[in-house]
Amino acid sequence: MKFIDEAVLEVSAGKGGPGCRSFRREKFVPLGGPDGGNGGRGGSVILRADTSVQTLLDFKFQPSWQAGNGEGGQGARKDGRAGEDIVIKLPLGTQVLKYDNENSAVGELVVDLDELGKEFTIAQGGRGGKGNSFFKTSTNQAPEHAQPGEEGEKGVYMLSLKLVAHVGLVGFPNAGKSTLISRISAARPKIADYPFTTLVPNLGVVQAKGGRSFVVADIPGLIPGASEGKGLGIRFLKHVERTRVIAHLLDLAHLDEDGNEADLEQLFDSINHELAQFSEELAHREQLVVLSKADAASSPERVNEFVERFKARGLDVHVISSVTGQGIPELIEKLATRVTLEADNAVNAQ
Ligand SMILES: Nc1nc2c(ncn2[C@@H]2O[C@H](COP(=O)(O)OP(=O)(O)OP(=O)(O)O)[C@@H](O)[C@H]2O)c(=O)[nH]1
Ligand SMILES: [Mg+2]
Repeated sequence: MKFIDEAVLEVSAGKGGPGCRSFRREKFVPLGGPDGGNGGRGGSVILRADTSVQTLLDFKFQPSWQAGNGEGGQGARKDGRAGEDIVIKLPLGTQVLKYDNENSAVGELVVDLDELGKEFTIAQGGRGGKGNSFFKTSTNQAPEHAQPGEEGEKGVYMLSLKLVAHVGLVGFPNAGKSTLISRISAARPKIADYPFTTLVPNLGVVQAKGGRSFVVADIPGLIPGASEGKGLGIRFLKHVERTRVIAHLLDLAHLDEDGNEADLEQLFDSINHELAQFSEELAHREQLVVLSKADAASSPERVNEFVERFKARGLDVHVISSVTGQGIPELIEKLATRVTLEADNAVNAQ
């Protein structure tokens, strides 16, 4: 399925039904009073974060959504039926922003659907009009007046999906990010021996010991200059913005443009520079350095050299191989601890 993370949404709630103007006409009841019923309320448009949708693709085909109108009131004090609400299912992590259609300008955040099941009424249905029976008073026994129904709310919004995950996998193309997520979760993204295999983000749920689980996001690879549009750019970084920890993958078998073994510390810094271009906040997110493809490293000395160099900078370093499984259980354990520790801290801070 095509992954789309931005779309325009146009909503209109239903109009309230008109109130009825009517007088009781019955045999043997000469001066029947007013008996016009109220109009039904218009249906509302409700948004809900739901697991059954992963992308905003549907909104490319159907940007416009309309709830039902309320029915008119009737004689004999019969109220009109309310219009039907509609519930629009959106992927978890969808942010709804104001949108100026004519100037293609995105405005303030209206709601962030950052929890499953979270609901928000984006357009309230119009109130039904009161029928003339409502206006009967001691001084006005026969009101002629009945109200029209109110218009429903309308609006144009920009939907922007920002995935919700605990851990973000970041790194140069081909570093082994997708291979890692497929090794530690049920996610099965495409894996291949060329850069930019991953074109859209993938999510995977990782089960750790003790019944703990966390969500990992694998995103397209980053290269130096990505913030200026090189490669696939940096727009996908929005999908790791909400993560608590970034696992920064560096391929131990990575060769530079001249075919020599790359200086992974330099590469690490240049990728972090791109993160900083995206947002200062993301650049300061906690990172775990993950040296990948240990099985393909030219020598154990090379592995140790980088472990020591990153450690000397006070960074947490892990050596893994998604092929042999080396270091994988330890990495899962470390990530699970980080993620749950963070959650505990958040609870304690309240
Ligand atoms: N030897 C070895 N090869 C690996 C390992 N992990 C991944 N690979 C290989 O490296 C290549 C790239 O792997 P991917 O997982 O597609 O890399 P990626 O980081 O997702 O790449 P992009 O999606 O292009 O950013 C594939 O040919 C994998 O089979 C590993 O631990 N050892
Ligand atoms: Mg990939």
